[in-house]
Amino acid sequence: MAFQNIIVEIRGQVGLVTLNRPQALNALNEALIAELNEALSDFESNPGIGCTVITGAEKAFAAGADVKEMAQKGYVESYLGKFLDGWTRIAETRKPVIAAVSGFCLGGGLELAMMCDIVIASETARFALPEITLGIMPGAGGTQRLPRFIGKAKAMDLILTGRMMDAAEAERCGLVARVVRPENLLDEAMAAAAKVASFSTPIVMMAKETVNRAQEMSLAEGARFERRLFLSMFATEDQKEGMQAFVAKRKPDFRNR
Ligand code: DAK
Repeated sequence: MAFQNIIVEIRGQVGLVTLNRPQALNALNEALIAELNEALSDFESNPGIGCTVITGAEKAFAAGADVKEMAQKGYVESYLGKFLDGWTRIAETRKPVIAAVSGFCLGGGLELAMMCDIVIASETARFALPEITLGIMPGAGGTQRLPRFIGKAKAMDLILTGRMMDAAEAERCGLVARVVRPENLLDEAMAAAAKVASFSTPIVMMAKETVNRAQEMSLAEGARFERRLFLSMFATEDQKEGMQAFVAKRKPDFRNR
């Protein structure tokens, strides 16, 4: 399918999606979300791809969901329609996704970034959940994910005031994994993604799944889940290969088996 709102590339073992509605600061309309879902599903089913990067433009990763599209929506239409569906699918991606964020990362843009597994930010990145200024609150997981990233105190501050946070503050409070110089953003994100993709895909997927369980389970349940998946790894060829390669002092050749 030809995409209108995103640019999709494959570079080595990494899938790259560039959000591409510059005229609207990459506001996330329904068409864009549908295209993003399709691209992520394609990458998910492509055995040659081990990791995805989602990026935007220098001025904006994404300035939120498309307010112009949302403005006239009614309750029943939204309830009966597919308003929520596409966003949920993104959070269910099983292979790792890295967000490379420059400029405005607001509202649904920040919610999208928080659905990714690693957020790498340019020094120019600005984060906010400004929904409150529009007479709504975050609706794509923001009220739930932000406190898990940065704690209740700061999440309340951001959600109730709608204020913007710069990249340094975002790194300090654990919203982003790394802050890099603007000119290095995509290279750093692609290098991190290539590194992830060089490992055994099923093992990487299990590691992602297990870390995500930490958000949802008690420590004891999570540790039991970890133990079960950890032990299952000893049934894979890649575990044998990884450890034999270490002993033989050579590079492992993971086959995703
Ligand atoms: N939606 C639509 N258009 C937008 C937009 C947005 N979120 N953000 C910017 N634009 C458009 C502007 O309208 C403008 O278009 P024209 O007027 O040229 O036609 C163009 O992008 C350039 O923007 P500005 O002229 O405003 O640029 P500035 O540099 O002056 O300001 C800004 C940049 C980012 C500070 C400003 O554009 C701004 O405040 N934008 C809105 C930010 C915002 O409020 N974002 C939160 C939106 S609410 C859900 C899923 C998601 C959501 C909810 C539910 N479900 C699954 C149920 C999410 C909700 C939201 O994100």
